[in-house]
Amino acid sequence: MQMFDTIAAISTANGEGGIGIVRISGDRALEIADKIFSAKNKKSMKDIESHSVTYGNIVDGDIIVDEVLTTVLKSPRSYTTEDMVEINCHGGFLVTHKVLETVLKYGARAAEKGEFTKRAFMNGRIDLTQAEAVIDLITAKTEKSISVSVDQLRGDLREQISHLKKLLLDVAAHVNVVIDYPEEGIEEPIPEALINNLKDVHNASNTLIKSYDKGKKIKEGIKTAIVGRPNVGKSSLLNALLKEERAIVTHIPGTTRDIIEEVINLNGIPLVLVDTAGIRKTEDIVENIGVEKSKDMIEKADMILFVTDSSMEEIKEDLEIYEKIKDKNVIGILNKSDLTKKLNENSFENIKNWVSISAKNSKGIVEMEDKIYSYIVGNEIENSSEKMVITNIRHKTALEKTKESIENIFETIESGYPMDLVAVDLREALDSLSEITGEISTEDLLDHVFKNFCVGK
Ligand SMILES: Nc1nc2c(ncn2[C@@H]2O[C@H](COP(=O)(O)OP(=O)(O)OP(=O)(O)O)[C@@H](O)[C@H]2O)c(=O)[nH]1
Ligand SMILES: [Mg+2]
Repeated sequence: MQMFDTIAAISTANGEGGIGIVRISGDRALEIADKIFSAKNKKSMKDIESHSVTYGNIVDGDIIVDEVLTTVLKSPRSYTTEDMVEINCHGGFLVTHKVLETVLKYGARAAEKGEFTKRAFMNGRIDLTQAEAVIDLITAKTEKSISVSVDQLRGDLREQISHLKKLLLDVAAHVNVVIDYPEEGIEEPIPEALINNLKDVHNASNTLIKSYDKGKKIKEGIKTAIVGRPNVGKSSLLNALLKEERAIVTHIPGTTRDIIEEVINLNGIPLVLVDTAGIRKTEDIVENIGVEKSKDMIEKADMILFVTDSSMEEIKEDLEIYEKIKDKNVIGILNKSDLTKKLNENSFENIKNWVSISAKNSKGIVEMEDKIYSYIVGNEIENSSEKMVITNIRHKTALEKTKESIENIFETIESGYPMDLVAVDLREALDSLSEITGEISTEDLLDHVFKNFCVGK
């Protein structure tokens, strides 16, 4: 195990709560805790059984800082695998900070973001994909993203990657023998079984790469743009879905100018709803920027809710917007169903899914949600039956490199080039896989992974 200094941080959320937890980790954790913790049973940390809870006071010399419970977690059975002490103190903002200050005063260093998890990684308890799953789990917005993160945290992706590495290592072993001991100067071809190894890795990488789109949607949500001409009720629709007055609604066309984003949980699928400025030609500089953003959002969105005012006949602006969106994933919304219908949705012939609502009166909202849900599931924008999905662009990039290296190998073999070339690409394929699990890592990469963590995790 590598040696690090001893770190400490508040691990509970900032603010007032019933309890606050200060964590200490490192080879001096017990020694520092002994200096500031006076146990009711008078025991010192090394005599206290691991994973047991002890009552006492945090003291700074003669001053009692707080009345606490401590848990000692002795190496290697802890989150970081180092000696750890967790202090459960009273949850006030000031109290927890006082306890932390005392810990720091007696020799610990304030932990950086994600440093506890980073140590779990550096000390080999988890790989990088599992560390990344920790942050995904903390920030998960729905049940589905929790379950994907839990799978990854359990090591499913780690196992899959090491399986692929093993397949490649078998090939590498053969190739190296062929290079080192060529039979009468002629290189023996790679046997069928090992060629199949390469094919397996290629296919598995490909499947994982393809799963990324799905994984990204599970993790980040399905970007759903609410699009239409001014005044049709886009912002009213957003508010109705959120069940709160989030966006400004007025009778004046051109009310919304900026992009408004909010997440809702639709039967376990996160929908990132994006309200946009009504699209029309305008001389107003600010509104025009908004219109450009709306057009941009049409390109970026996974799905579009095309909002129309059903109490009016379709006009030029509706049709112009339709031209921009007709080949995308679109659900047509006939808003203002409380008024007499004049719009003919057949003018928008590519759009097959329509739903009538009155955003203002919150009528038809449940039906609209059902429609959106079945559209998403039916169109496999999201499909829960997929076994393993990757949710991280870093993994996807590395798998693409792996796949490319293997394709190079096939080319080399086909053209009858020497095995040395195969060996180079094999090395690269293996390295790309090792980057995913963090067996090969740089300080930059680790900074990048852990910068999204909170302090104390
Ligand atoms: N009768 C009726 N009026 C509605 C309905 N939904 C919205 N409105 C009205 O239509 C007007 C425009 O609503 P908004 O939600 O601001 O429309 P918008 O599409 O966001 O408009 P911009 O932001 O200007 O593009 C407001 O006066 C709303 O009260 C509805 O279901 N029925
Ligand atoms: Mg609006």
